[in-house]
Parts: sequence; structure tokens; C-alpha cells
Amino acid sequence: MTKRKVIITCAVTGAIHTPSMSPHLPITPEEIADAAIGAAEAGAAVVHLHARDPQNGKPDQRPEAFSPFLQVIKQRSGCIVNITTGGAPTMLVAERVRPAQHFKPEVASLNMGSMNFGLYPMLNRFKTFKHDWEEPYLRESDDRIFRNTFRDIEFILKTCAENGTRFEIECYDIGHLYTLAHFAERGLIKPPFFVQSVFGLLGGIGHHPEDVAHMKRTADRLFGDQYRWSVLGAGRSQLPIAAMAVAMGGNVRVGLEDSLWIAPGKLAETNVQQVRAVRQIIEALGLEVATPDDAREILELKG
Ligand code: KMH
Ligand code: ZN
Repeated sequence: MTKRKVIITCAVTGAIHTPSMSPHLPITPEEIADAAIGAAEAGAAVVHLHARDPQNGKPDQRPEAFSPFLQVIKQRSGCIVNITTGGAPTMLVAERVRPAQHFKPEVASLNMGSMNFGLYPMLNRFKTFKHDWEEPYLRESDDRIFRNTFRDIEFILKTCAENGTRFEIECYDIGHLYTLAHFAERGLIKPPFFVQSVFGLLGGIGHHPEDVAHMKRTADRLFGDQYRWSVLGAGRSQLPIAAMAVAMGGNVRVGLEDSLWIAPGKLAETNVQQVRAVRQIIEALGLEVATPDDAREILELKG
């Protein structure tokens, strides 16, 4: 019997966590390249990439900021490169789309709706509250809006339309699946859809098993066999969400963009640790980790 192949994506640095939150966050082009290559060697078929200013760690969406590490990754690994169009919540969409427009990667991210984007659940060091909102106050850093209007989404789709790029379609709530169905109906995005369901961010859907089941049920109903499901759990929900989704037939994303942790109260020192942890879950369930070429076939990428 052939084993199901599970695609691991590793998001190595992101834009939300800051260097002051963890000394292990990749910042320079060398660190980002090493983190991506290490993650790929450990089993990630896809690496999701943001760039940062090496001087201060701030997100940097200029194509020139991406090219040093993209070159190294291309030389040293056959993994699938996925470039963010999310950038950082402070950036406008025209700036955010530039690296994907310029490099025409196999995959780029596409965020399916505007939302309050609270970091708090990612930082709570595994304290167990009954609900994430039981903390008496929200930090100022939680008071941000991630803007992805219908016109922003359309702009990204049209800007990248000729590139053959497929999208990692970031869905932070159930409504985002309906927004995807809307753009699919208008013919602006073609199946198979690579749906990345994001759980456990304050402002989006929670991380309860019922939330995971509802997301999958809704995607199944809207897209049938025309989508490939992946999940990411923010902060402490990273591995529980991964375990649930792998058992339910999904693919997974890990990486320091999504969680700085490897265990309760213990910072991950590398992205590799998180890839290995999720790999263990996949293999313990009798499944196989997809290679980059497996993932190209499953996601129908241009290669
Ligand atoms: N930070 C993640 C929750 C993007 O880069 O487009 C979602 C993300 C957004 O990866
Ligand atoms: Zn990202």
C-alpha cells in the first residue's frame, strides 16, 4: 500500500516576530538562506520566505533584499520557494507584491481577508488559559490591522497572472474560504487551490478541534477535490494543530514565523527543530514526508 505524502512548509522568519523576542530568529540573508536550506534538508518541501533589513531586523519587501538568499537557496537546494505577498501589516499591497512579481516563484502567499492581527496567542509562553482572551489586557503590539481588501487581493492575482505562480492561500477564518470561492468563480484563480488554514491568531479562527473540523468541512463542501489542505497553528498551537490536521488528511506548515517555541517555555533554536518535530508526527502516523518533486506534483506547480 502506498503511503500518503504530507507536504511540510517551513516559514523561516516572517515579519511579525522581532529580534528582541528570540535570539534565534533568522535576520541576515545568510541566516535566512541557512535556515531555509536546513529546513529543506530536514524535510520541508516548501520554504515560505520574507526578507529583513540585516541592520535592525525590520521587514524589507524590496526585491534586492530577497535576491541574496534566493540565489543561495536555488544553488544549494531543490526545495520549492514560496515568496510572501503579505510582507508586513504596515506595508501597502503595491509594495508587498513586488518580490513575487519580480522573481515569479513557483508559489507566493495570498492573504484572503482583512483582519485584526493579534500576536498575543503566539507569545503567551504556553500558559494555559481557558481562552486566549482571558489575559486582562492586550499589548499595543496586538492593535494592528492586516489589510487585504477585495481590491488588494484582485491586484495581487492580476499582477501575478502571467507568471505561472500558484498561491499559498492564507485563510484565517471561514469567511476567507468563501472569498476564495468568489475569486475562483470569477476565474481569477485556478484549482487546485493550496489552502493554508491559519489557526489560533487573535482576530482569526481559534485552535479548538471543532475549529479545525469546521474549516475542513467547509473547504470540502466548497472545493471538493479541487483543493489541497494545509494548516498552521500560531504559537503554542503549532504542533497540536499539525497533529490534528495530519491525522485528518492535511499538510502542515511550521517555522519561526508562526511560533518561536519548540516546547512549553522553550524557544526553538532553529527552524529545523520544528520541521523534525512535525516529521516525527507524520512518520509516527505511518505517513511519508513529501519531497519537493512530490509536492510539485500534488500542488501542480510549474516546476
Ligand atoms: N504570518 C502568517 C500567519 C504572508 O506572509 O503572506 C501568515 C503569512 C502571511 O505567512
Ligand atoms: Zn509569511
